[in-house]
Amino acid sequence: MNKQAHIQVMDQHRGSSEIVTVHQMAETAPWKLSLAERVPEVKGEGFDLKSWYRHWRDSRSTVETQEEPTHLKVEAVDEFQALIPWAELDQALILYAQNGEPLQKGFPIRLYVPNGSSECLNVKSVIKISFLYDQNLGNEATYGYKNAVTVEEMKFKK
Ligand SMILES: Nc1nc2c(c(=O)[nH]1)N[C@H]1C(S)=C(S)[C@@H](COP(=O)(O)O)O[C@H]1N2
Ligand SMILES: [Mo]
Repeated sequence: MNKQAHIQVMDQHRGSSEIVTVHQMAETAPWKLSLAERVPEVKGEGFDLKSWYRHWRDSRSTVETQEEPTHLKVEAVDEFQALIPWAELDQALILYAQNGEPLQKGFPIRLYVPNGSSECLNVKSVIKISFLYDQNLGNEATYGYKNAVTVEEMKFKK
């Protein structure tokens, strides 16, 4: 498997998108912590998502803004994805290494959402992160495979 440790980061508000490495993300994270501080059963090195976002935004903008996204969208290498309201992410963190090594499971990075509405939001192998600004996306987190068709829909398509 080709292990490209790159993640696309998109900010809808500024209309910008860029590619960062896991190393760059971790290096610039203002608040690093052990995963176990928030997810007791998981060992590894992580960083707090919201403080990383604020630092990333402020380092790329000349305009000072306090505006926060309404949602986070994460997309994984296997097309699993999650859309999560910002308010649900106060404890969210990114797992990026274990014992100083790249992740064996969940590479390149994994999102964890402690106190979130579902464990299914702990998306593995995240390769795209989008910060969205759209109240219409609602207050409920959603997750699943991109373009997944339900069994009912399949029947109709035959
Ligand atoms: N990339 C990816 N992440 C994923 C999933 C998936 O299918 N693909 N499944 C989710 C679901 S539904 C659950 S319950 C948890 C399971 O995490 P675990 O493998 O650590 O038990 O991962 C979540 N993250
Ligand atoms: Mo799940």
